This record gives sequence, structure tokens and C-alpha cells, in this order.
Amino acid sequence: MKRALITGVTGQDGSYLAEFLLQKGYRVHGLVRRSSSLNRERIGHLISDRNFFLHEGDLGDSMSLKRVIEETRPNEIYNLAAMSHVKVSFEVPEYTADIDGIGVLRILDIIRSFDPKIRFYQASTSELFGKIKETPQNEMTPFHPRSPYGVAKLYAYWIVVNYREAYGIYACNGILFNHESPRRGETFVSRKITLAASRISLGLQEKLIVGNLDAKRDWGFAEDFVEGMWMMLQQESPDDFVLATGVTTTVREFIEWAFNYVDIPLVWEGEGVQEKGINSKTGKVLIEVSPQFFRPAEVDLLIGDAEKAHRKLGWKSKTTVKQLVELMMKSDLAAVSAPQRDFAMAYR
Ligand code: NAP
Ligand code: G4F
Repeated sequence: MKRALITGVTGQDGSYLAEFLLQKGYRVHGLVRRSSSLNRERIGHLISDRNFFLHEGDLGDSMSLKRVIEETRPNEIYNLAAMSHVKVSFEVPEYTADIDGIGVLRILDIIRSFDPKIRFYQASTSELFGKIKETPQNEMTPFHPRSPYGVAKLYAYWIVVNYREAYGIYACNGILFNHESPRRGETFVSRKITLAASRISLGLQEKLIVGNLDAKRDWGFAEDFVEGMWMMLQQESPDDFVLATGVTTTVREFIEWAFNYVDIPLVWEGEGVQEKGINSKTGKVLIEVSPQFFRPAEVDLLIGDAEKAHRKLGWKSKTTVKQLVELMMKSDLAAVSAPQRDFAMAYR
């Protein structure tokens, strides 16, 4: 039986990957960190699986990483743990560098000294492209990160390449474009939108206040993407791959589709911070812009070219962005309709 260790198992991707690997017959070990209240909603349904195990540790703590890797002796490590919010990284830049950058070095060096045969997946990101140099972006596109998060992930990218070249470790960077789901954190824009549209449609929220409506992202479905992570570790030799849908959408369009799902047609009036999204049936202002949600430096446009992953791995994104909006809306409508399962307001 193959053994996998997933860091970030309590996160969106970690929970889908754990499900996927359990279905593949793996013994799955997850790294969890201590928090003052339990945050295991996304993996609650897996806790009773006899092949699923949790271990306390932290990417900032080499000793815990060493202990967990030595105890679990994984064949594959999926490093999904990170301070993953781009805007928050401007507020906690040093922490972000430590966890998202040096944390990766910590794991790689334990692999080097303990068992260089362990295969390693690094959750790299389209944020590396930042101020984009070409469209669409692929594995050959130059990087220009625009946030402390992107810069930390750039270090992580290169230390993966370095350990592969220097020590022959099977280590891969999955350069993933945005991927969302009903399990997406409530402060990322997709989920903030689908939760707000659901609540507003039921009279539980007045308005949705957002930042840059013009930002364009290549949004896919997280469940499709975790299969690509696994595929990267099943090849003859390690390599880096872009995973993306190849379609880009503005935040504004995402909002329109979410509100359309609940039969609220929007019209837009004004520009910049004065722009407003108005319910064209009632004239009520439902969407406003606040600089509070702007970033000191923005990534304006992302659109990925996953041709290499398709050709070499056989991976392709299956879910369109419109299907993604629909499945998130369906899930959030159900969630906010059941009061005991309602979520806290999303502020970021
Ligand atoms: P997420 O939902 O924010 O999950 C992050 C996970 O990392 C959580 O389990 C979190 O634990 C854990 N974590 C954070 N700091 C840690 C630390 N110091 N030690 C141990 N664990 C820690 O992120 P995601 O969307 O699933 O993304 C997974 C990975 O892919 C991240 O590395 C992210 O940067 C990267 N990525 C994501 C996307 C995307 O669109 N989703 C695209 C490209 C790359 P808690 O639950 O305790 O907070
Ligand atoms: O949903 P977001 O916060 O995701 P972002 O910054 O693209 O980062 C996500 O994807 C990356 C891959 O490209 C991952 F590496 C990273 O870990 C994370 O998962 O913001 C998307 C866009 C941005 O341009 C942002 O400025 O939406 C814009 N936006 C507009 N209003 C907003 C808001 N973002 C947030 N979070 N909240 C808003 O109110």
C-alpha cells in the first residue's frame, strides 16, 4: 500500500486530494497544526477512514516535520500547506516568506537526508507570473511576482528545481492557476461572491463589497486539479507543469453569473470606486467597491496554457467556469438556507 503525506490537509485542496488518494488505495497521512478551535470541517467525513491519519506539525518547525516524515515514511509528499491569501501576505510578509518559502526547503532537506526516494509535489502558483510577460502563460513564461506571497512561492519554485538538479530528488512544481470549490475559503473572491449572492437572494445580507472588479482570473474546479497533482508524481522523471483551464473571466462577470443563478439581473453604473452593481428589477444597489480590498500591487490578468500537462500527463480541466459558479451557488444556497450551517461574514 502506497503512503502519502499531505501538508495543508485541512485546506481546500488538501481535503480533495486526501479523498482522491484514499480512493486510489493510499494510506493517507495529513499534517495538521494546532489551532484554538477545531478547523477540520473539510476533512470531517474522512476521520473515520481506517487509512487516514493526522499528525501535529507546522511548516515553521523542522523538528515536527522531521518527526512526521520519519514516522510515516511516505512514498509521496504533497506540500499544500501555505499562508495562501495574496492580500494577507502584504500584512504578514515575513511569516509568509518563512512558511511558503523556507518551509519548502525544510521538507526538501529532510527528504535529502532521510530518504531521497520520496517523491515531492510543491503547490506552486500562477501568482509567479504576476505582472505578466506574455499571454497565455505556460512553463516557459518569465516570472514577475507581485506580492510577498508570490515572491515566497518563487523561492519555493527554485529550491524545488535546485534539489531536483543537485540531489536527484523527484520533485515537481505544479504551477496551478486559480481553482475554487464549495470548500474554498470564504475570503477568496469566488466564495465571497457565491456566499453573498446566496445570502442576498434570501434577504440575509444587504450588499456585497469587493475590490478590483476588472481583475481577470483563470478559474477552474479544485477537484479536477488535485488529480493533476497526483499525475505529476506518477511519471518516469520529475518536471514542472502548468494546470489551468485556458479561459479567463473578470471578477465582474463572476459576480453577474452568481447573481443570475438566483434570478437577480445586474446592471453596472459608475466607474472605479464609484462603480455599483444594481438589481435591474428593483433598482437596489447590491454591489459596491471599496479600496479596502485593493492590493498594493495587483495581478491584472491570468490565463494559463496547460498544453504540456495535457500532452505529457493526459490531464485536462473538465469543469467550465460557468459550471463552477453553478456548483458553488448550489452548495452555498443550501448552506445558508440551513441557519446552523451559516458561515461568518467574509471581510477580505
Ligand atoms: P488553503 O485552503 O488556504 O489551505 C492552506 C492549508 O495550509 C491549510 O490546511 C492550512 O492549515 C495549512 N497551513 C497554513 N500554514 C501552515 C503552517 N504554518 N503549517 C502547517 N500547515 C499550514 O489553500 P488551498 O487553496 O487549498 O491551496 C493549497 C496550496 O496550493 C497552497 O500552498 C496555495 O498557496 C497553493 N495554490 C492554491 C491555488 C488555488 O487557487 N487554490 C492556486 C495555486 C496555488 P489551517 O487549516 O490550520 O489554516
Ligand atoms: O480570490 P483571490 O483572493 O485570489 P488570488 O489573489 O488570485 O489568489 C489565489 O489564487 C492564486 C493562484 O493564482 C493562489 F496562488 C493563491 O493562493 C490564491 O488561491 O483574488 C482574485 C482576484 C484578485 O485580483 C483580487 O484583487 O479578485 C480580486 N478581488 C476583487 N475583490 C478580490 C476582491 N479578492 C478578494 N480576496 N476579495 C475581494 O473582495
